[in-house]
Amino acid sequence: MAAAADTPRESVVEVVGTVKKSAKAQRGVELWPDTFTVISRAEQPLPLGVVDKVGAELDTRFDHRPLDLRKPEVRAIFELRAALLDGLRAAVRSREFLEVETPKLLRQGAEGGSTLFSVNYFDRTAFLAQSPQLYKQMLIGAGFERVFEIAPAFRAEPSDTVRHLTEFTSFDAEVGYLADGEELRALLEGIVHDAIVHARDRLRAVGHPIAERLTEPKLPFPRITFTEAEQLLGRPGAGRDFGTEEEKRIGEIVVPRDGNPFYFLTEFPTAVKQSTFYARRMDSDPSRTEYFDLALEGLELASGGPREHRLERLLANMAAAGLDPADFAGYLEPFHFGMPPHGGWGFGVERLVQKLAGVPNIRETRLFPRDRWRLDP
Ligand code: AMO
Repeated sequence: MAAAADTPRESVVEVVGTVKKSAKAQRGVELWPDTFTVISRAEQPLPLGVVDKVGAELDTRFDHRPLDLRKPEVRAIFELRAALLDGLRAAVRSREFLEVETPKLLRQGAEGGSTLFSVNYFDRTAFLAQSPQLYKQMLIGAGFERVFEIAPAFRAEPSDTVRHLTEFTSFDAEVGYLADGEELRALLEGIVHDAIVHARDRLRAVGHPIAERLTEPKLPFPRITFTEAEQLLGRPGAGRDFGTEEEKRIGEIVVPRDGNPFYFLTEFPTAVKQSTFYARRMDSDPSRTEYFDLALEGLELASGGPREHRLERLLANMAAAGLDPADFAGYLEPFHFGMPPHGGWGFGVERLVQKLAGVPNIRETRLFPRDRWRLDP
């Protein structure tokens, strides 16, 4: 079959023939062809080897992403991702959360001005949503008791790190008639547990090798207060947020100590959450909030907590954050007309996939990643 020998790698071909048992063949069968037709001939040379063992630089791989995605080990990341997303949805649905979709073109941001992307919106400026924050709270005010959303979020992250993207998928949840932060943590750890078990079982059922990377998380996840974490770092009372290196260091200390790769950091100080105006300050100690992070081996996966549902205090928090309530009239309206205590979290899907797939760079967990430098393909 001379035509086959002349056909370059990666071409799409149609072969009609007979399948015969063979002791020599890797899969135990061979195809004896009668006809061989080239349907789409691959140009040579390939910009990126698909079956070669030699790895290409990340940039080259992303420049030629469709070819890169043909590699089974690259595709496996997306099979894992899909199984995890399926698991997250199943876990929240079984807890009676309603799936919602909120606008991504906004007049106001919620997570601070520095990471907002602006868009020309006819004769005005609009912003790409950094988070569904304001809308998920408004939906609680609208009478939905439990909502969730899995949708794109946009952050103008100028820094080049292996844990930040400019476009990521945020898994957000909001719970009405909330008792306290502990109720949220218990929900979140249960959901993470169930989603991973769901993904593992589903991938195992189809014999996917990546299933073996997934182990059942041990519940409950340890809770470590911000103050305790500061002591572990040897900087007690510094009262500023943890940097990337400090986050990693906390993981290096508490993961072996507590025997669990997952853990919560709780009671973030108000000073750290000043711009997070919607985070509820503790009634017993207003210098602390009830806010928490969920981390996996030194990487923040999620942050959340109870919200301030009392209008006067919310307005005071906005004033302290330098925000003008007039810019947030739509958000504030339900707070005037009966708002239950509520709270929720935002969870970065790529960060979970990054950790569970064991890839060093978060960009590898998106089909077509976006960062400061990349808008193509
Ligand atoms: P926060 O800003 O901490 O909280 O974001 C929540 C989670 O989203 C993920 N994340 C990112 N992932 C990749 N690239 C980025 N640039 C990026 N930025 C954030 C992280 C992070 O833990 N409104 C609040 C949530 C809430 O209170 O409900 C918020 O957005 O995994």
